[in-house]
Amino acid sequence: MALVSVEEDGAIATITLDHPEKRNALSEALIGELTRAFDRLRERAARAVVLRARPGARVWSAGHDVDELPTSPRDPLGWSYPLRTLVRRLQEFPAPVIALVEGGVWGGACEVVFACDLINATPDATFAITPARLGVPYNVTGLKSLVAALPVAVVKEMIYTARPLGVERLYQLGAVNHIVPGDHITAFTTDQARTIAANASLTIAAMKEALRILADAQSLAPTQFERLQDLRRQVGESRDYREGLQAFAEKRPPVFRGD
Ligand code: LCV
Repeated sequence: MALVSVEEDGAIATITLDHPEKRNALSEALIGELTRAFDRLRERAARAVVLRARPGARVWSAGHDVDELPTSPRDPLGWSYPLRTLVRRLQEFPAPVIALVEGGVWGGACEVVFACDLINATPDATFAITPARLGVPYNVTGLKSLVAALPVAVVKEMIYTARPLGVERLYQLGAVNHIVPGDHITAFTTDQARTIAANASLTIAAMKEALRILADAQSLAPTQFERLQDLRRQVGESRDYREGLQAFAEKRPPVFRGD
């Protein structure tokens, strides 16, 4: 069963997350289909890609497939893991990717949306950053993409509370490009994609990569990097992380003890 569907209309493509039974959880299988779709669209020189869930979705994506989060001391969000690979694929895709967001965006799915170039969302859209809900040692590039998109006080609120934030708040902060009613957002986004596809693709590709290089241009002393990694190792090896996963599996609130 395909977990993702792809429609092409000339130089524009629409990729739809299509696993509503599991709320489009970002499983290795779904991410695999997504990355292959982007690779194919790169070969076909697509000039704009819309990434969405089924029209009217209550949940855009429930984030990382929690059932696939490793419980061993392995880093659950390692550089070569599917979700990180997908985020880089989006950032490195030579044409603009427009996230068309309806419903709830959870956890790692927020990073996927923020890795897109533009975000159009319906008024019901919400965004939740959830590592503290599961006891997960969040990854450094994920944190960096959040503070690049939002004021650090808002990132702290989202991480510490793990509560969904309404799209209006993110729009006011400039993290979301447009809020568009559900009955118009597809036409609105298609029009945007057509405008982009009619512009100079080489210029757009070069500017997209230049903006990424400039955004990444941040020095980090090796000792700082090692401290960041050690902080994550401590969390990843904690009982709280295992409790977070266990509680999710048992569909009960987690009881975190701080160790
Ligand atoms: C596996 C799922 C999931 C799911 N994985 O429907 O950012 S980090 O660090 O936290 C990162 C590690 C991360 O992204 O972690 C995941 C963060 N995501 C969440 O915490 C959201 C978890 N899901 C939910 O809270 C609910 O499913 C929402 C509110 C998204 C939708 O609620 P709703 O009542 O509509 P269900 O909860 O009944 O989910 C339907 C089915 O999808 C599974 C869930 O276990 C259920 O499976 P069964 O039908 O087999 O019971 N599911 C949902 N999310 N992230 N599986």
